[in-house]
Amino acid sequence: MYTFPKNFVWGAATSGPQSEGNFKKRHQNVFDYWYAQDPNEFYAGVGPDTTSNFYNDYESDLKLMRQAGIKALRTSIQWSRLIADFETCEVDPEGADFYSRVIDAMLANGITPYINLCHFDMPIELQHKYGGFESKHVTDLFAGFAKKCFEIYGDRVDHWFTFNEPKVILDGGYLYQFHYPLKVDGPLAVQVAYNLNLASAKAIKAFRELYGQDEYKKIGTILNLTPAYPASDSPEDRAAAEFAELWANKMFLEPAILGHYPQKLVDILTKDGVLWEATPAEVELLKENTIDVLGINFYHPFRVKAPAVSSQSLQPWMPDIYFDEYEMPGRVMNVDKGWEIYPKALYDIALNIRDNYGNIDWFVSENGMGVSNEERFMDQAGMVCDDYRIEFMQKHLKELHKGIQAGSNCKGYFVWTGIDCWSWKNAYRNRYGLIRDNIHTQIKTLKKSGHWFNELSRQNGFE
Ligand code: BGP
Repeated sequence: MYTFPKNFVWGAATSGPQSEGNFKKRHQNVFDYWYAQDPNEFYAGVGPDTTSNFYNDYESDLKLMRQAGIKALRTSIQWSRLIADFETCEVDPEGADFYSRVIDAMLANGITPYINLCHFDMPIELQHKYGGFESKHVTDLFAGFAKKCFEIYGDRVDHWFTFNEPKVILDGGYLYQFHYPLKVDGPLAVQVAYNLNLASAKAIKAFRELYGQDEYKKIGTILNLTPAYPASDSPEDRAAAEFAELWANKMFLEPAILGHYPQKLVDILTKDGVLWEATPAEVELLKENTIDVLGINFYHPFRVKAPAVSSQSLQPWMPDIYFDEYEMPGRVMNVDKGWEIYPKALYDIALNIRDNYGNIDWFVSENGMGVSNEERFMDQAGMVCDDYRIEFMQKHLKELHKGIQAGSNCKGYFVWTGIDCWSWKNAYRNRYGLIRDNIHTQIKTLKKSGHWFNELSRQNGFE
């Protein structure tokens, strides 16, 4: 039996833009806008307008989640729904009321709210007017929005997060063109990363001004950690992995927990002439406003080797001058999603946090398996028999359990996701839910994994 510590939190994660649908929304975010401009860019032309209809179904959705043993739900407040005027932070009454009702319904169902403030969903107006997080002014606006959320919902919400996967904002929007604004600009990506760290620290400052060191109110951030493993022991491959680790993980992890960037990354970016612009006051702000708790999204490792191109050949600067991705022979793949399955990386993460980051409190804020066409696994009663998902979770939980036994302070496991939801460019192709959503009828039913998760949560472990 793998038993987890007392009070371990069994939860699920989703986000506002992926679950709510655009009903009665005052503003568009970058995804709403991009989809309206170019639906063909999206899988099967399915956009974020309806999703799994959480806006209308939240009461019954939360009841179903409860049946699946979900005791905490991480979702996000959409800036573009809550705020009417981004400069003054005047709220939209309908948006404010919606989130208030959702939080009340979570509490009524015994589901603890974990609220995140940005899940890639920059309001399009701020993207077009200021370049989104390219601009430091927007970091102030974000802190104002965060403060407003704390003020309105802080009486009922104890667990807050500034960002989900800030790294994806760079990768998608500024390097590899899979999210709006679809730019390819390495130096700008470096500045955006810095501004994201700054925005997070400013929001944390607003939080501390309201709550001080209140032992019940916690704030953190959510990072997708992808441990970088070298293809071989050669010095070149090891150097590639060292840079990949700095760029993919430590660039956000160290400012969030330690209050500063890793010096090695500063040195490399300085040598390359692409260091971000920072003021001494900002350096202080980052130092003073570190997180209480870390959410870690884990899906896959990062396998790297020395780059084939020489560092001079990529102009303008891109981080790829330091590493290439490597397809390890024999690796286990989730073929539908194209991600390697390597649960041991979760153990490595647990020990890394224990040994190098003061053993800070953390939790798995996302982990899950995306599979297409799950109808093929339905039994006669119409239940999706997703044994592959149960096995996926078990393998990861065994590694996590080992990490906790070794002393790592992991406080919970949040599966991605409770109910099948819309995903950025995948739309509904890869489903992750413990609960199936028939997107034509909006009828939602527990999958086999939902029943399994309920037992897991009830027993606080599994055999
Ligand atoms: C994470 C995001 C989620 C979710 C998940 C699954 O990176 O935080 O929002 O989408 O990945 O990935 P995808 O939906 O691309 O299959």
